[in-house]
Amino acid sequence: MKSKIQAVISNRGASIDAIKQTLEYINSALINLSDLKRFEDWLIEQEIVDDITKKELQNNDIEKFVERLSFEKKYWENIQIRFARQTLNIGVVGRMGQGKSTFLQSISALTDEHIPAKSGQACTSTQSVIYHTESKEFAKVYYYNEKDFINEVLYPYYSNLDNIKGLGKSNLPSSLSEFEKTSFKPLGDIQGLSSKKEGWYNNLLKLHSNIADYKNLISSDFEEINISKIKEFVQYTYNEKNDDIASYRYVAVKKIEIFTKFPDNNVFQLGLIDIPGLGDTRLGDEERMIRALGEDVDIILFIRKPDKDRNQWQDVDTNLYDIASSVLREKLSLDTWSFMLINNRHGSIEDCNLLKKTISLKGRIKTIDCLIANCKSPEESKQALETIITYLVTSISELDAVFIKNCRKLLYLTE
Ligand SMILES: Nc1nc2c(ncn2[C@@H]2O[C@H](COP(=O)(O)OP(=O)(O)OP(=O)(O)O)[C@@H](O)[C@H]2O)c(=O)[nH]1
Ligand SMILES: [Mg+2]
Repeated sequence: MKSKIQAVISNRGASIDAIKQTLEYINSALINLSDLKRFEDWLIEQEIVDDITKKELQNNDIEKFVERLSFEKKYWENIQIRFARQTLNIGVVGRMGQGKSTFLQSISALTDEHIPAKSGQACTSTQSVIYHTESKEFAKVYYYNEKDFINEVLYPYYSNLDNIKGLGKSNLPSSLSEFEKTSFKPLGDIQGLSSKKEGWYNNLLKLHSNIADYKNLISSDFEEINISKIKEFVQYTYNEKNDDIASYRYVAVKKIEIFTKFPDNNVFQLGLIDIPGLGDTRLGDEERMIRALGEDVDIILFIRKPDKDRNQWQDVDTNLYDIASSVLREKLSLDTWSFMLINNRHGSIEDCNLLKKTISLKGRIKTIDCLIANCKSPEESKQALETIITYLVTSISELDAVFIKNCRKLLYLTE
């Protein structure tokens, strides 16, 4: 298996120059097109062409093409990141508390002391990528810089709460200190908010009042830490008294990479990504998940545990699947790059089988396969992982080829 994974990665590496060339081509096309647009505008503005030519120039919709080309460029950038990667990455996705961290513990031998798996409230706060290493274990914490923090953490609150005075896109602070100096009205003084928006506003107030916890961490850098310290960065810690979040340090963390020794050698050159479950009140998680799935993931593993009562697929499951589908859209159909794992958490195989039987009809979820395993069991988790790795090494080249072929459609670029 090791050599197969290695072959896939070096195959990708061999195509990287061609991908770079395509991106250069797109970039120069974008520059030339915008020059052309400027020239066209200038001709029209200067009134140096007759009315017929003016109309012809005005009908020439360069802007639309530039828009489409810029959109397509993102996919090519995505392919470039994929092909340069030295690992095959599996993104573990699911709602809160389905067993994602538990599964990753079973595979990696990391424990609650590193990537905690807990019952009750949301547990994992930050995306972590776990890699196998033969040498010393360590972790790398990547912090937001000020600009990314404003755009990725604060922006979702400001844009979604635009009906509150002082918020909205146009009031987005330009610096962290501007955010710190802002005076927000207490929640009780704001009338007519839906309970959803109340939750969001309350979160924003918390980000504001707890800025001291994280403002010194916001920098453009990363930090290497001992793996015993990981927990402080990847989990929510709650106050025992009121169940409120106790520390906001995690807010500054963009992602964390963990290098640890996996007990099973087959996971060599694999990255396993723990993606926080989507909740109701923290904004931006969905965008962060979409970015991770687009940039860091070769295959998705959805995890879902059976419900104790009314065990059936729900709209939230389908919604999560739809969000993931939107990442590569028609470029690569999600049923060719995702697996479902039913977490046999309660030891009821009938419940798991019911979900498996109804996944496509009732859940409207189509994946390569629907597996069943108890995520707490290293053996069962390992078996599920092996199925996924086997698919990856046999199919990834074909998937890459389909992805590229579909990206070439707009440009008719030669093979
Ligand atoms: N016995 C048993 N417990 C499990 C299993 N899977 C998850 N749990 C428990 O269920 C709780 C939630 O599991 P997590 O692994 O933290 O869930 P998660 O999907 O990572 O949740 P978030 O981080 O909040 O998105 C924890 O208390 C786990 O110990 C399982 O297969 N068997
Ligand atoms: Mg978790």
